[in-house]
Amino acid sequence: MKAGIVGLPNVGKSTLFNCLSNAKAQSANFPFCTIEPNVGVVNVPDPRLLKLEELVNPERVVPATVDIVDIAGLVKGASKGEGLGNQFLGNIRETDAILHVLRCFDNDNIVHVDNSVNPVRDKETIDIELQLKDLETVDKKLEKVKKASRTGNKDAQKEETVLLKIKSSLEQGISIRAIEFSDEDYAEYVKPLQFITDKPVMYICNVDEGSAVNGNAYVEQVREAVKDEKAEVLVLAVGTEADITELDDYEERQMFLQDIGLDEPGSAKLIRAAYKLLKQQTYFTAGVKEVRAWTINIGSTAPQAAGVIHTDFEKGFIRAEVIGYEDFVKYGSEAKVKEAGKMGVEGKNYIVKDGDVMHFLFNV
Ligand SMILES: Nc1nc2c(ncn2[C@@H]2O[C@H](COP(=O)(O)OP(=O)(O)OP(=O)(O)O)[C@@H](O)[C@H]2O)c(=O)[nH]1
Ligand SMILES: [Mg+2]
Repeated sequence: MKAGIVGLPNVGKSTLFNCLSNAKAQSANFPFCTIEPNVGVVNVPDPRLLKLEELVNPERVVPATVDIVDIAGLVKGASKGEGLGNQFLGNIRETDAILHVLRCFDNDNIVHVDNSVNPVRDKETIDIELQLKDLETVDKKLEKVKKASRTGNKDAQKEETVLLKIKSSLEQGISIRAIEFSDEDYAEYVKPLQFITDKPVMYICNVDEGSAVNGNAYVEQVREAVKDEKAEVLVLAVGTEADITELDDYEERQMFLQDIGLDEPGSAKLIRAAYKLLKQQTYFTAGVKEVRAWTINIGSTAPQAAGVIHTDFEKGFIRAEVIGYEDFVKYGSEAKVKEAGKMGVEGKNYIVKDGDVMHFLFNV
């Protein structure tokens, strides 16, 4: 599962990527600086992991990670191939969620491809390209389905109705994620087509340093424009975040953050939000050798969670010993939780909760 950073050229996508990842992407003040996508594996900051470390005192600690991809900027006409548009749209299609960066800062020295700062217009420019690409997909599919539908195939007729609804919505500038479908229709006809505008999205308003805490008028315009999308809007001073990342010293970084009124880097908030956007959650294993955060899809069963460690754990799953994170912290150790009778023994239908501390019993 990976989240892609998407937006117009020169709005700060690669600068943001560099704040998140150690894999350095080239960033410069000209449009289309990025061509090939940069892929980074980013640690998910999780205070619970620090707490478990304190309690267990293990040899090592391994955080959960999320994959972030820095993608080239899109411009008007991308869906028709403008600015290598088709290749870039292909890169976006391969991601599972979209982090849409919007320029919300004034600075005459930083080129804007459309010559003025207007994040709502920029968002629409990108949306239209993504929607046009999906329109292409739906038209292609419709062509095939229509033939079958004309011969009286009931299933094809149902599919045609759904596809026509998608087509007309896209033509009105409505993204697929905003269309209501029945669960069956969605699973059967929509999901398999991997539409770009069906991917979950989060908007990242790139603001000037002074607006890092409370945002600015541009951010308000964005909030208003997306209020019906149920999407998160995150305010981030990307340039400032980049300066903070440059500082090696932890104390220095904290002081810098305090100066601008933040208690943690905005990038930490963003990573956690991206993780959530990908519908991921964490469970822990807590042994003296290693305390580790593992990533699973929300709704995973205990055997599926075990399978993330090793496929044998899933195949040979017998049961899981489960301690809720809060209980682990309250009692302080696995032994004490057991003593208190608070350790659960769960079978293969158990749905793992976020923060569960787990131990698997299996045989192979
Ligand atoms: N003042 C200011 N400059 C920024 C900010 N974010 C990025 N920049 C500058 O804007 C320019 C473009 O940044 P990039 O991160 O390369 O932009 P991009 O979106 O990756 O651009 P493409 O790869 O060309 O699509 C660089 O010169 C950055 O230093 C910011 O928050 N404030
Ligand atoms: Mg770039």
